[in-house]
Amino acid sequence: MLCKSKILLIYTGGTIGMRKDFETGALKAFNFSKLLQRVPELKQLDCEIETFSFKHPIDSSNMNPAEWAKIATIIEDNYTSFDGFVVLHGSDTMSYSASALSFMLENLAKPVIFTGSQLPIGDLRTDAKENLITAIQIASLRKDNQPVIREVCLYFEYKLFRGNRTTKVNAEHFKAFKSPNYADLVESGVHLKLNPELFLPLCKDKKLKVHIDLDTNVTIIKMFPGISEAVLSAILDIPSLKGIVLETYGAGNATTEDWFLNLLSKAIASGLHIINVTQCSAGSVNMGQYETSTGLKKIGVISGNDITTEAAITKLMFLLGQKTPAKDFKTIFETSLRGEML
Ligand code: ASN
Repeated sequence: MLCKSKILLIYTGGTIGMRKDFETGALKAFNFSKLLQRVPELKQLDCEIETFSFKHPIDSSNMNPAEWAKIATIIEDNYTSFDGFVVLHGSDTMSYSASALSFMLENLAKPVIFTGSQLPIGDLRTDAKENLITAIQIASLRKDNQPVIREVCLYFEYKLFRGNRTTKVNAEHFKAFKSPNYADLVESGVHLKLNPELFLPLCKDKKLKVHIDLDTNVTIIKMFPGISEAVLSAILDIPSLKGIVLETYGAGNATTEDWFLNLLSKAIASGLHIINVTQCSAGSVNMGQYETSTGLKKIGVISGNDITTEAAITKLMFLLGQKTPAKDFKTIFETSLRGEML
């Protein structure tokens, strides 16, 4: 007999479960049981749903590595009892969380689908119901009694994306996310259109390994014409700093001024990891294509290739947390670990 998929719904907060505060008029996270009462449709789904709520649901602007560790641990503790996981999360930092969790959950063989909404679930025009219902339906998909999706994804406005390929692009539209360098895994219309050739291959016979140690001695620097030596050297002088995601122009280009390359070169020589990602919304870094990136390549800057900033900063925290040896760091960073880069 085929049994129904069992899905664990993890509520962390976000607009999906928010209500207006009477005094201030601002949106605030509220009680989860009320949230489920708002979606009686969930009972019609052909799966068993259990729920787990954060004791104090948060706006995702308050997300951090400790909260990611909580999500990872909930999944680890319930891994064998459920066929899939749907994480309800605020949209503001959802791409960071989906990226972080993709690295933290090694050998994942079940779906972990992040979703949320732009309007609270109690709002008449809410986008929450479709996002929630379809995310659960996709998490329940099985073929030959095995989950169809076996990676960390993000579902929003009719599309399932690989989580670590996404970025939030709109604060108002229901279509709030994009996956600029990787096609959609599933499109939802009258039918669910699956693109299985894009799914991550199954990690067969490998046990789930959960890594909760992330190192936050990192930062993101966005290049802009006029960036000063004083600002850059002040950042590079931070004693605890171990890694930087450098958002460069176009295909990985930056100023060729001596002070700039000298500062970066000294920092790399003293053990700092510098990752080159493009500040363009799509495309990839190709150091050496222009003269304005050959210097970066020569001094040992790491190529982020076509990775998003969200995936780059969380991968950096993850590899530092793993105590990745300095001599292997560049090679490992430049290798795709969870389908986050080419
Ligand atoms: N501020 C909210 C959050 O990220 C935004 C949302 O969920 N749409 O928690």
